[in-house]
Amino acid sequence: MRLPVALVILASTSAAIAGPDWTEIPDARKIPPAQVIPFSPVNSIMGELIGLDAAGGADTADLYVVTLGPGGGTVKTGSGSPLREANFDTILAVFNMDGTGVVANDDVGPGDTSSQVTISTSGTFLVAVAAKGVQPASAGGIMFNIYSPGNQFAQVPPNNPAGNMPVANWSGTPIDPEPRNYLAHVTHGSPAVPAVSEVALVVLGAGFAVGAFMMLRRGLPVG
Ligand SMILES: [Ca+2]
Ligand SMILES: [Ca+2]
Ligand SMILES: [Ca+2]
Repeated sequence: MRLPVALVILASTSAAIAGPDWTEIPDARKIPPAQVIPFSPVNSIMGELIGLDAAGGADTADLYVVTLGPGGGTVKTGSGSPLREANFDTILAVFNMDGTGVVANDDVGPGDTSSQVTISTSGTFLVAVAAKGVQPASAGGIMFNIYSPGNQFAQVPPNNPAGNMPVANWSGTPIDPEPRNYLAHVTHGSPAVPAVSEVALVVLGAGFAVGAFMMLRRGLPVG
């Protein structure tokens, strides 16, 4: 079939743009002002949640300024990184530049405790890599219900009104001990839209066939 092939080619040509890599200049603060990554697009962010945070207290979160171009992008921790500690369970949280919430995630899915957040618009955002067990809070309280039942694998929107106020601190304690090293991958542009598969077209075709049969059947004497 020519149509699916054309769509696959289209998806491939709009694939992600890779950029250079950034290593945390210890330590990225856990509340603004965030560590600025002085180039765009950034392809990966390598850092650690160890010892003390530059903003005070334990280093339980690192906040970075990340710029995403047209179509936004996806940030994902862990997978495929030899630096990721096997026992280090991450969360990711994204904020607008004014510190208000955008989206947060605990686990990618069952059996994968790394994290993934997708932002669908271009812009400059604050991206936090944090240790599971802690979570961002504003003056209004907890900003995302990432630890609520049913939300473990969800990309969670901000709570209203707490999530719509600037991040001011992190509450909780990491469930995993140090060392906590991470590598976050940044993919730019819209996620590849799955091409209309041949299976879908076959199902669609079958649907038309059944419909046509039923219409034909209605026009015929029953029995
Ligand atoms: Ca750090
Ligand atoms: Ca930090
Ligand atoms: Ca997690």
